[in-house]
Amino acid sequence: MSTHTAFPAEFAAKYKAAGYWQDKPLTDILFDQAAANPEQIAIIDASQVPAQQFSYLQLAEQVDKLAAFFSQQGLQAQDTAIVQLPNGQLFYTIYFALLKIGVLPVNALFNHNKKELDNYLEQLKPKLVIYSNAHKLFQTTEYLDQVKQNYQDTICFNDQELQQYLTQDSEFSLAKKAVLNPDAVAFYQLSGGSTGTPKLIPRTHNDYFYSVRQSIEVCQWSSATRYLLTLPAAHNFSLSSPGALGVFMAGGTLVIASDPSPTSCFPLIEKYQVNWTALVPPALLLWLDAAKRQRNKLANLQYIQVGGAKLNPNVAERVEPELGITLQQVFGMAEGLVNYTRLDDDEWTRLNTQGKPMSDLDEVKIVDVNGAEVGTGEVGLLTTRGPYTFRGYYNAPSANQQAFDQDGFYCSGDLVKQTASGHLIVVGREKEQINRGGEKIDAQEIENELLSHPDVQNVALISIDDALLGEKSCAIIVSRSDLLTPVAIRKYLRVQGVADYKIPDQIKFVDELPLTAVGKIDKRTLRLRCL
Ligand code: AMP
Ligand code: DBH
Repeated sequence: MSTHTAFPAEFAAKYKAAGYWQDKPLTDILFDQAAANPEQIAIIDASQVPAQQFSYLQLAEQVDKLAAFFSQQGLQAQDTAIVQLPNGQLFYTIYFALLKIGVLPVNALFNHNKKELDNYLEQLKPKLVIYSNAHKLFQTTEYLDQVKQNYQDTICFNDQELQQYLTQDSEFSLAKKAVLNPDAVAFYQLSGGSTGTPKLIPRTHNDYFYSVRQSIEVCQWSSATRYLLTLPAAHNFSLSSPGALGVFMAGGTLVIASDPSPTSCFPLIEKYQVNWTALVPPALLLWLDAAKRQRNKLANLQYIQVGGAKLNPNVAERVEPELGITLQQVFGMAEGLVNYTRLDDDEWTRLNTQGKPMSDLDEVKIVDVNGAEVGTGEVGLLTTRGPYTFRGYYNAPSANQQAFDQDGFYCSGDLVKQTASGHLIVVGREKEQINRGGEKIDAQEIENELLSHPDVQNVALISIDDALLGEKSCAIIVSRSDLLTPVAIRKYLRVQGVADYKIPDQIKFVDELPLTAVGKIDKRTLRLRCL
């Protein structure tokens, strides 16, 4: 059985004929730049104290050295890896090193915990795990020992070991570059999920390379681009829209902040003349607040991208007057389709829409519940197909049946309407997901977890409005015991190893849950009751 669904041949041929797929491996992003502009600064890693700089040549040398090391350890093309690292230069060195020898990584988010890692381990059975002792899960050896016990062929390294190896002055011979098939999967991206089980998104060299190339075209990036990384490095937004890979492709400079707070970011923007950055809406609110006192520090910043969750138009309206920076809205998904407002869009469009598809070969169909297309300006479900939208989750035939229509359009679960100019406005979502300030929570996943508690008879996880995060989660529980408390519920989830951001913000107990006519839990009614 094939573990992933490839692009159909006629579509691959079309994308190649258009010159959109150029049959280049993702590693060329870095190595082309190292050849053309070796001395240019690729990364200023200000997550380290003191900050560390790497030229394109230095970065490429580190990648080669690490690729050689991984090869010596017996890693080979088509092996898989799970990597979980905090933001920093090492994330990119490892990413390119693995790609160079044809190993397929999945980059777990740093705030993922035991539950998530267990799932990725189970799905991929990787040859390699790279972890960080800075993560609470790895502060004792308990979890690592368990991984080593359960996966005896898996090699495990922590970030410090690899960093130390890179700083040693050792000789190495270049790793044999894997012959990379550009149509093949390069790595797995993570889905926010909505069906109860985390799913992996295969991204090919050709499709991802194109998404980065088209992104830098839309954003007009060049070697003068100095982009501040504030979001998790593994996030599709900050990796490819245009993100860090966009910086490398354009030959610009990536400045890495340790977190998105104004306290960390504003001094870096000033010191390193940062001119672009990307934020999720809650971080933008903090920036707007801090700029009341420190706007002068942002003088170099020209564009600020906001995406990952819906930006309230009232907040959008404040960006340009209060920060003196042009806003770009970005509505994307790790599965593919990315929409950008264009730099020269009129003000209404920049403030009120989430952008339009970046490629003229993106096909967008907005449909009603029966799959019929709705008219311009009418709300419907966003479905899409195109040169960088995946064709199937890894090893998930039944989920794939649900997620795609018969023509291969991916059903995103977002409710949108399209303006006459082709821009999309996100008005809600149909999928069972909570978007907690850009962090996606699969409602079913947490409901299943809660149902495994002996005292929980039934549960619904719903979103509630929140001034800072946009949405928070609320678990509504029918309990079998009068003694069950919110504290006990939270503790239970923590012990299960659920990531902190997925722990319900609110917990309420009820005698019974309302049902719809077909007997499903009526979340709409529950949401109204929680207002
Ligand atoms: P993920 O599956 O984790 O990659 O998350 C993608 C989802 O995030 C989209 O399908 C949307 O629901 C949501 N999203 C991303 N960007 C925006 C945005 N600018 N406005 C509203 N929702 C967004
Ligand atoms: O939320 C996302 O997943 C997202 C947002 C903006 C994304 O994947 C992207 C841009 O590429």
